[in-house]
Amino acid sequence: MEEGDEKVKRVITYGTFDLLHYGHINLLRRAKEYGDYLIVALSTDQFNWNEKQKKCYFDYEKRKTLLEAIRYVDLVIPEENWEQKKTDVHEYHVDTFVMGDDWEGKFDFLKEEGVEVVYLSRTPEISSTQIKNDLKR
Ligand code: C2G
Repeated sequence: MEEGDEKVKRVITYGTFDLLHYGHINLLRRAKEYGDYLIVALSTDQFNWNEKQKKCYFDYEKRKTLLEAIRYVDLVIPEENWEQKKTDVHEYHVDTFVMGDDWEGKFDFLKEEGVEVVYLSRTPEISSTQIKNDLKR
């Protein structure tokens, strides 16, 4: 680690971010407020399908391109399994882990890795599922 890095506070968050919308942006903006450098671990198509039964509208590369265009996001890495969080936080020298509060309590085990765990309120009334359903009407 460079000397400068010690002072850089690093934040990580995880998600699918399909059909990117203002709820995602609200989360990313607030997550970035916890540090200087925000890493987004983006669920791969395979992880989404096998572990979350989610079929994405945009594939991984397209979702990655969209996230990398967001001013709050500094790095996008793949999320391939549920277990990687425990090693990611060390590999990327993470200080704070942030997730929406639909995951409240689910990742508290990361505190044992010396990481601050923060759950932020979700933005109401918007979701990728909501968008898909509304467009069907
Ligand atoms: N989010 C939000 N408000 C919404 C919708 C989403 O704050 N209206 C937040 C979620 O709480 C999450 C992030 O945006 O923190 C990404 O949402 P999803 O892509 O739905 O993430 P999810 O499928 O829950 O994946 O290992 C963790 C999982 O990969 C999380």
